[in-house]
Amino acid sequence: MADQLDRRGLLKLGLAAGAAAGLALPRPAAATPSTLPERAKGLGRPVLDPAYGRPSGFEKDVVRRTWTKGPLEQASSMTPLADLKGIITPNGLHFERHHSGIPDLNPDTHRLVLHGLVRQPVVFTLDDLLRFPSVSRIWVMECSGNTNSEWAKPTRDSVQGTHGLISCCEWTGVPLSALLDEVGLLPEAHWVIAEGADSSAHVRSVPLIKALDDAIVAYAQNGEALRPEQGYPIRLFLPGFEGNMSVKWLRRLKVTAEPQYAREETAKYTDLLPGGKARLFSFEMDVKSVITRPSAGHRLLERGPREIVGLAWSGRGRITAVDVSTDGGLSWQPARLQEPVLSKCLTRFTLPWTWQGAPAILQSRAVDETGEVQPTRAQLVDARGVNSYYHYNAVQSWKVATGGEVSNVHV
Ligand SMILES: Nc1nc2c(c(=O)[nH]1)N[C@H]1C(S)=C(S)[C@@H](COP(=O)(O)O)O[C@H]1N2
Ligand SMILES: [Mo]
Repeated sequence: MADQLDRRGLLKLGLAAGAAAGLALPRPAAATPSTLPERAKGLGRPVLDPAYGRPSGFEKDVVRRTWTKGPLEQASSMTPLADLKGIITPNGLHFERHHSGIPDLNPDTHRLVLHGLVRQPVVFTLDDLLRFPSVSRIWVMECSGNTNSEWAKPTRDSVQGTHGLISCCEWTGVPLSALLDEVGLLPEAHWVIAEGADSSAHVRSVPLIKALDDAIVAYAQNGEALRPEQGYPIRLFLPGFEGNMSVKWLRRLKVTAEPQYAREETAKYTDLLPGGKARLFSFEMDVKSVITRPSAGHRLLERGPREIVGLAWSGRGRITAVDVSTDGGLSWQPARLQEPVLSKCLTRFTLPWTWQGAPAILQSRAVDETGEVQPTRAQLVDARGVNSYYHYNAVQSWKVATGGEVSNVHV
């Protein structure tokens, strides 16, 4: 009786044997288990080998990669988006962007100075920061240079190369508002200047309104201490803002009345518009999405049903919808959003698709809770011209050829 009920439940979900026939999988005559490899018959490796775990050797190609030319101390490395599942980026695969390499900081001697337009300046040790009430949030971080290769031509041959300057972790730290509360703000305070301890003396001006909203001084990612590449022992984390502002190896926060107009917010990280004016302080990352499977570099080996999967995000809040097109934008279908759907976080979307062997152009288009719709390439270029380097968020197109090869195209 219980069996029957279970079977009926399964049938309703479309998971029973009959329903699986839809995938047209090869069916052997008898269900024989595969033979064990010789090495699996003896003892396996013992515990603590290694004491800090790492992926199976068979996953050796799932690694960060760089497309940067020149010295690797001022390079970026990109997350292998096509091979990741869910929304969390494992720490060892978080993208990296350093302007002058990774400093080796000792948490026992590292200090954070908070001064400027405050009643009582403070020098915090890491232990001091750990005494404050902590928060943990799953947030995405995107470098505003992500996808900049696509302004001109579809040059990169993988989603790692086009969109891999984005990662999503659970970040833990102290709300910056708690630290500002501790030192006491003076009435003229409007900005917080953040400075890193690397030799580039990376500096960005943060509006006080953001500092008091959801900014944190983070000391952990995905449950463990920050990785050196991510700013060990502490970094600023500004959810939804361009990655450049989340200053790593944070050593100083100075409260001021005016922004600093530092190199990273004047010579760089501005967007030249067609009329000759430039956008300054383009903090928020616009709504964006990309199909990660299938994507450029893949080859579809089988015709028939499969799933299109991808990622969507917005620096302004939650994703409310993602539409997917398989005909280059002529028609669109709503994708399913996988739970959880969180604010300023990656959202995974899926759509069942049957590939019959005909050429196809796959696209995704995201909408966020402010109503902002991801633009087509033509709409983005229309609004911003082609002089910009940062903040490219247009719809991405992947072409599936008759032979199943997937490539990067502009339509
Ligand atoms: N101190 C410091 N902070 C920094 C940088 C840097 O070079 N030095 N790079 C910035 C840039 S451009 C980005 S996109 C993010 C990248 O963070 P990640 O390396 O943890 O991915 O850190 C930002 N914070
Ligand atoms: Mo960046």
